[in-house]
Amino acid sequence: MRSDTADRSEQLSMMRTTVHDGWHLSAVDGPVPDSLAGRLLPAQVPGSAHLDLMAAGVIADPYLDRHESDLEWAHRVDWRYSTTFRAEAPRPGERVELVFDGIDTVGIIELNGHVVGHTANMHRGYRFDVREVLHEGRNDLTVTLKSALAYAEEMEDRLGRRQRAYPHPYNAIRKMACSFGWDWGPDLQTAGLWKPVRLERWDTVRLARVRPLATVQPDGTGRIDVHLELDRADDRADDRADDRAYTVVAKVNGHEERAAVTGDTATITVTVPGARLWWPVGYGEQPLYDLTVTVLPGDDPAAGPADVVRRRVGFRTVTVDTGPDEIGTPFTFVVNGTRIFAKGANWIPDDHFLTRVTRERVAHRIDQAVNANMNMLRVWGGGIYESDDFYDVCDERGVLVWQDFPFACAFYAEEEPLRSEVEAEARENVTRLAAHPSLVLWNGNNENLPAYHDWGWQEDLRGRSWGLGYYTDLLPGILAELDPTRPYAPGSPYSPGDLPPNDQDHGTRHEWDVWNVVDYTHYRDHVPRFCAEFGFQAPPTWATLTRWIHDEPLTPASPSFLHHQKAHDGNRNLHRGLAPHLPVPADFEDWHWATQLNQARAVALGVEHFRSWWPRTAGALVWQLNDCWPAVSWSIVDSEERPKPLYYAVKHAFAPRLLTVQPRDGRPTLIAVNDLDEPWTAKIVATRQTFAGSIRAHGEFPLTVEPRSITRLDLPDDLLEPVDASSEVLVVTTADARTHHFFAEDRDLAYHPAPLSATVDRVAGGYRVGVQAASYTRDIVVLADKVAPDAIVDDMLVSLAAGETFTFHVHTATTLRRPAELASARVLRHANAIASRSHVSSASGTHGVGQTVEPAVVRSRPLQ
Ligand code: BMA
Repeated sequence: MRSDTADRSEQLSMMRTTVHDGWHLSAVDGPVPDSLAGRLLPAQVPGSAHLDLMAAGVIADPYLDRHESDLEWAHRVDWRYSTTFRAEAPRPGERVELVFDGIDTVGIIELNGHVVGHTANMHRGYRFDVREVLHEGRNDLTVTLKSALAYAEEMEDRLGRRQRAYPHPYNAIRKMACSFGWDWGPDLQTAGLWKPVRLERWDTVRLARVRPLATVQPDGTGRIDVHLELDRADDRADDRADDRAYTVVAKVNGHEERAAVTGDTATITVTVPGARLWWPVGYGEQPLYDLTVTVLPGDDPAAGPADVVRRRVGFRTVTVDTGPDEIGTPFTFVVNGTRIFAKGANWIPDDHFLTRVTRERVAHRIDQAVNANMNMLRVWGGGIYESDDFYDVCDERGVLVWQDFPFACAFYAEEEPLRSEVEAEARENVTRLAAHPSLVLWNGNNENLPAYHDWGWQEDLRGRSWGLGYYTDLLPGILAELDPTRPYAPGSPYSPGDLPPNDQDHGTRHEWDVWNVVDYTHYRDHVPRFCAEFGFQAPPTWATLTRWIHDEPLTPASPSFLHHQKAHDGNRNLHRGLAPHLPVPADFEDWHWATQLNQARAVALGVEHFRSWWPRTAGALVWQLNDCWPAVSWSIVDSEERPKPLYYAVKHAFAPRLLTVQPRDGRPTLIAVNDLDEPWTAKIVATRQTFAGSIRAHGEFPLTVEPRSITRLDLPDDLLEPVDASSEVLVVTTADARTHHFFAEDRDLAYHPAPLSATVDRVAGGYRVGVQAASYTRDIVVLADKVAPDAIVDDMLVSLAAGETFTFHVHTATTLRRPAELASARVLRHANAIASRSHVSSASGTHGVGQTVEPAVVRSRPLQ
């Protein structure tokens, strides 16, 4: 047991000591294997039972091959965490509380043999009064965690079965939904003390809740309303109410206000004249201000503070413009009065085992998003209310966060005990996250509204509740009371009134026909007001794939590979999506590259289409930024933090200045998108040229695009009418942007199959791969992780016209024995080679290398 030094140095009368040492884990009930029965294993707190079992060598890493399926027994086991700690007996009048910031999930907490509390919600913290049971000297603490699955099943029996997208009743328990498996994640039902545990001792008063709401007044003055709740020590110790006035001091950057608080609640307002505004990345800086709230213990001015709470705040305004217009209902974020095109991605838990997600890991992922020119992340509702680390980093980087309440792809009972749990968790998390300027939207749920309206699930309801009251009443009511400074959306997707929730002209939309049903060019069939989800699958990078999957031979249909493909019809959709564009290769490494390329092409086409419709379309959030285990998935970055080729495609498509060719009025039209505050004036040079380099048509035009706007340019016919569609390309460039337009699909293009010459040089920090194109070369990549697992390349998916050169920088700490491998055909790849290669099948559906996949999980999708 350790004292928190920060608190000590301030000589708070509040004593907080963590209880993270000496923990053990045992399996106490259920189908416990012999290897575990009767054993007491060392345990980590914060932590998770599976991680302890792995550390003790009792189970193999469940991410490896098919080990996940060996662990089904663990769904039905009851676990016990136990430790001992030393403490002094409570002094008269002292409060002693055992505080758990997070318990996963169904817990019975006992101290010295006395039950001090029960828990059933992973999304909450718990505080138990242990005055009566704390001993002088040794204390025995146990937390018994009942099988979450058994509890959820029992709850479902009690409340009535409700539809959900996956087999287990994740909707009958307040636990991260994807713990029970998802179409990109394993079914490993975690159990553990997943956040810090501590003992708190205090004897006058503590700051029970601090909720700072920052706003900006019309004259630019920053204003923080610090709403606070006090907990008084002798409130409950005897019947005498403590009616003393406590002094509470709120300080922001030298501006200080104090109040004498007699009741339990108070609001202290601090103003900061001339406060600097917090802006999203790409719009300005992210000044953050330290807020300190202190409660003084009483009359003795020499006594240290009784309790202190620190937050960082930022000053900005945020609204979502949903005022009806001539098209329908927009969904445009407005920050500090500036309308924003939201460029971003959906965020899932960054590791299925949440306690491994360090601040460093989170920061790296968010930096990757920022480097890919994103300004928004949506924290998806099948995961968690994200961590303080996540929000701190988003505050610092200027990443806007849209946070779903944790409800996803299911109907939820609105009866007890769920209702009170939902209310408690919402109140706690709205309070916890209130200070963060990055948080710009609360959203009621993920896809539960289309599940009701479009998925044919209503019939089974037979009049039972399904969660609507949470989204239209309970949650907005809590926000109106606790945080009226932020917009709220009832769901994603959402359209107002009686409209179908996924209506393209109103509110937010999820675009899933692409991937599930139709080719990716059909992204262009809809012009949504805000596309909150769209995506396409591909396998992870080679280094990640081959670290976790060891099939011999490794193919798209080999057992472990398929085990990591959780999507319903996943491989079939990969092949159906690939076939119209590129041949489906027979060789696995070629297949791996082709499917990654196709993912990149699909998503980039979606992003460019959505951006080309600004301001009618005001956001594009790719599904999904990250992975929680090594998976074939929609992710941009894989579970080992390696960027897939898609990462570079998204980075290009989200670039502040974008040239893109889009169909308008039946012909290819150049659209220039300027997402900067300065006008974009440039000279456009456009050529229609053969792959071999002969210029067939040439044009130069002036370009002017107003700040944060788009401009449309109609190109002359001679640039758009090829003599031979199979061997010509339109290349349009300015000094800082470039686009390429083709007159046929890759599979019908007569590319030169081996157009590159390359050199590899050792340079500080890695290698330089210089390439020169003898003929047009499309989508060149250096898959350097195949050679050195730590290698990161600065760019990929670069296309070169005949005669052009490019240099890739490969950052690696590895000294390669054969640097030339970086320029070998399996590493230095491009579309030309794949398009020119023979293929085994062009049909959709079953196929030589990947059979129709038995889905591990099944979900319904709205089909439109
Ligand atoms: C989206 C998400 C997830 C799912 C993904 C891919 O709708 O909300 O439920 O993982 O689709 O199918």
